[in-house]
This record gives sequence, C-alpha cells and structure tokens, in this order.
Amino acid sequence: MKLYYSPQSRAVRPRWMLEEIGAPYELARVQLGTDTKTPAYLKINPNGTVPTLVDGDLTLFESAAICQYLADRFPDKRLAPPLGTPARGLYYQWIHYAMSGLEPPLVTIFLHTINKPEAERIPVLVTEARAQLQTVLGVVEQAVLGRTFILGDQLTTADVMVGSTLVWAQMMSLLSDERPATSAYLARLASRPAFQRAMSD
Ligand SMILES: N[C@@H](CCC(=O)N[C@@H](CS)C(=O)NCC(=O)O)C(=O)O
Repeated sequence: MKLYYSPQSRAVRPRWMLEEIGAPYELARVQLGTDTKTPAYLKINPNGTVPTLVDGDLTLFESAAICQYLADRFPDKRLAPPLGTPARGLYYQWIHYAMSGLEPPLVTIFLHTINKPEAERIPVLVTEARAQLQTVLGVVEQAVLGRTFILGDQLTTADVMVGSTLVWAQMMSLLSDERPATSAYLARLASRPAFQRAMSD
C-alpha cells in the first residue's frame, strides 16, 4: 500500500489508521500545490489533494473513505464494529459528523483567521463559524462524557476521524477548558503510539 501524504493535513488520518493497523505501507511525501498538481498525480487524485491511497489496483481519495476501507480491509484489528449492529450505526454517524459537523467551521476559521491574506478574510464568517463550532463541540462533549472512546471501550475509525479533526481545534486554541471530557478524550488519543507516529512530522 502507498499513501500520498503531507504533514498536518487530512492525510494524517489514514496514516494514523495504518499505524494502528501495523501493516507495512509506503509513505510518499508530496508538496501541496506543486507535486499534487502534476498530470501524474492528478491521474490518481483528480482533486490534486491529499490523501490518496493506492492498494494494488485500487486508488482512493477522500480521507474518511480511505479510513473506512482500511478498517474493513483489516477486520481483525476491530477498527469498525460488526455490520448491522447499533454500534455500526453510531460509527457511521460519528465519521460523517467529523466530516460535515466538525470540519466545516474549523476550515472556515482557519481560512479566515490564518490562511487567507488579510484583505481576503471575512470576519462575519468567522463569527458564524465560531458559533456553529460551539454547538458541534457541545455535541461531542456529551458523546465522549464517561466513555474511553466515542463508541465505548474500543478504539474505532470514528475516533480517528473525530480525534484528528479535534486536533485542528486544539491547534487553533479553540478547545476551551469548558470541554473537559473532550480534552481528556483527545489526550487519551494523543497518548497512543500510533497517533504519535502519525503526527510525528
Ligand atoms: N475531502 C477531502 C479533502 C482533501 C483536501 O482538501 N486536502 C488538503 C490538505 S488537508 C489538500 O490537499 N489541499 C491542497 C489543495 O487543495 O491544493 C478529504 O477529506 O480527503
């Protein structure tokens, strides 16, 4: 397997999965905006983004899809609950929530406070995104309260998706002390050797 990767990007998610799984893989480091826009790279990922996973004849983009695929490809690692169970339903819910609940306000805040040139930043979008983020973080806080992982005692891909997205919130100092269960949850995830290897550079 080959993972096209750039540090501090969404490619950390499948890298964390691969480290949890312990399967051999090749890490192909690419420079965003240059390597990812070459015709050769656009052939495997027409978006010109990371991550991309190549596994034999299969080429996948979209971080959540790659993580779900990896969980299914290595079922003995128990990174996905059994199909058709209530836990599997909650697993899907939290993976989608990471992508469509947590990610969008964090991306807006990142773009309009850090990434874009000052002249292009739109403060009202940041105000709206901060409010939206508080609601979403409140939902996560309740979900992890009294639990080791988001589904219970077992780490799953849902934790990789939610946890890796919460890292962005932490990096932007958006996780306040008012979310003690979330902070403790993230600290638990961050103490895992696989997480540390995935975030090492
Ligand atoms: N929805 C995609 C988004 C991928 C994405 O936008 N990746 C960013 C890095 S986090 C990227 O490659 N940006 C470079 C660019 O857009 O040129 C996923 O989750 O994989």
